Amino acid sequence: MKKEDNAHPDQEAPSGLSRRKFLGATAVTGVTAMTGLGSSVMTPESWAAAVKSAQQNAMVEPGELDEYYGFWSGGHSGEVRVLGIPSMRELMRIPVFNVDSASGWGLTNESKQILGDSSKYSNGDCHHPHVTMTDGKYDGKYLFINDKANTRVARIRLDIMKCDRITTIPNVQAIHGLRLQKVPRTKYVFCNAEFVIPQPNDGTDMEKLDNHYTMFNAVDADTMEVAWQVIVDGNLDNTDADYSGKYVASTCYNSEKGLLLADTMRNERDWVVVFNVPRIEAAVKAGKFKTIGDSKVPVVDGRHGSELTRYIPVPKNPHGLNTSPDGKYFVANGKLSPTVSIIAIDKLDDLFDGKLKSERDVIAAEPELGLGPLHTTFDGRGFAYTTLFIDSQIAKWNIAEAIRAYNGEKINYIKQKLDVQYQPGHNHASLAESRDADGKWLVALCKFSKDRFLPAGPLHPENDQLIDISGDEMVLVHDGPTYAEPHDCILVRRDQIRPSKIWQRDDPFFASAVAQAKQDGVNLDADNKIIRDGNKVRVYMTSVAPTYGITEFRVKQGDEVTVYVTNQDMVEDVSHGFCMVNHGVSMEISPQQTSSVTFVADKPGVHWYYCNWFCHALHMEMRGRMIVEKA
Ligand code: K7E
Ligand code: CUA
Ligand code: CA
Repeated sequence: MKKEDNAHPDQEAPSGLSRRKFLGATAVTGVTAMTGLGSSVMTPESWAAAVKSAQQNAMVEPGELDEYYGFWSGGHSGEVRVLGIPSMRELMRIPVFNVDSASGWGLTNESKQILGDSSKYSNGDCHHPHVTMTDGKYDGKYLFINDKANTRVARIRLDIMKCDRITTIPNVQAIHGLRLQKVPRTKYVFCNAEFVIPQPNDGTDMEKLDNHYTMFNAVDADTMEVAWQVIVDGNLDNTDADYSGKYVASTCYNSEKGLLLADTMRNERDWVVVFNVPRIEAAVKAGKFKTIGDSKVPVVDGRHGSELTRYIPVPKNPHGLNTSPDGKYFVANGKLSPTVSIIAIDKLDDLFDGKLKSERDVIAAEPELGLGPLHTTFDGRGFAYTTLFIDSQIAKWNIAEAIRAYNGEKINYIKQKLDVQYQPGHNHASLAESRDADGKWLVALCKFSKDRFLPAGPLHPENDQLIDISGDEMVLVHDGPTYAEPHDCILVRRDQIRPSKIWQRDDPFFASAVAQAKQDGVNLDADNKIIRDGNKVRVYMTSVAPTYGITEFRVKQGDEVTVYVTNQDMVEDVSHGFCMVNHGVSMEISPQQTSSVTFVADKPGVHWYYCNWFCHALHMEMRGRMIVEKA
């Protein structure tokens, strides 16, 4: 197939010269890769063989199951998406910070309870999905994700693939970088508040900048309470934890505390700030903290001179921060510098104990990789893969060789540069944030798709590209258009996730509904009953395909109606819905689940409700009527 025939005639690769046209059809899957450094051994024949083998690796026949789960952040769509890898098939969407018409997330009482005070917001901006770990390996229990838009952290239960807790982080604005403690287990969710604000931010003093700061936050993964906050100099971008449970590192691009763009680029070096978790815990325990405003969260001071932190200067406006799976290094990605800074974690004890002459003594190497390094991932075989935003490439490089080169040896540590389409932000290799990094697949999350897909209006999809990294050369095998806007993803082996296929009747997700029913003397598993309680009416009904247990109920205009539906079907996949026409009411009720929704019956007349989840040959007939009598 001649690929360029499909390209829009007006559009060319950003270099002006279309590499695809130049190199012909095979360029799409990789001849461009041969133009990378260090690929001199590849002949056209061996390259063709590598491409073929990569394509075979990526093949998942219809009906076959994938080897990996991929969890994608949905960016400012506010949701999380579940994909199968390597097929890149979208398996599920998990609404979190958004409102979802299908499942009723944001509409049902169960979801509103989880959203809590923040249910008034129907937007979110999530970037960093991370799966809980035990001993540095994914344990598949929870996934955590940030919300930059409304300063929240959410937890998703991976057994039911639903969000079960959301916490708003007090005293700060815009949670961006988020990572989990890896060892001995995920006790803390570490998250960075990006923007510097006055403290207290109550309008009393907004002019003098020396009372402006931001904080590094630790959320207790079990209780979802904020455990403590650490005041820092500068701002905070991305973060990652080590494999001892002791250190967490964050990038700062705004050491200048600049308010305008130009101000944030004034310093030649910003820094990586390293947090000493045991010292912070000890300070909190010893009562060496303050609180801010109404918040009870202990706040410790980690600014320059503190025993709790160290500031390591690194080149200009660093962005991504990634821990190598052997636990040896933090890698800070240069963004405005063509370099990444490799920090030797085994030197951090000395740094904290004042045994080093300079903070820079912990830098093991600072390899130059190309323009706009944003994020780095790892294959567990000693290679690192760094996205080059401006160059639109992934650079594959050898960590040990980069260190040798830093120490004076003449050695080319860059193994390959693969063109990606276009402008990658994160990249993520299979199991790369755990000790199990297996070097099979890499996803490059590209911010622009330009000419890669049929045009679908002025808003373009992003392009998440799947790359086989199991061989010596990276080979691109799949383009995946995605809606606004995955920043990051995480690839987890399928045996590490153990989803339920049916709800348990005692699931805490709908415990409030169960409690209310009990109080009303209703057996959710059998009864169809209407309880009047002043102007509150509770309608309890069962559902068994293709009928609701109640097909007609009467209320008075102005009544506040709560409908509880308990799906009695035991058959996997027979989900029902409940939609009250012209009331903005819709929800999912999967097998053995109870869901509830509350609305005001403000319109006298007859109102049909129906099942909106196709469940049976007689699904259209699964319906009933609410009769609202005039007040
Ligand atoms: Cu680089 Cu928010 Cu992780 Cu986007 S962040 S790219
Ligand atoms: Cu029940 Cu459709
Ligand atoms: Ca800066």
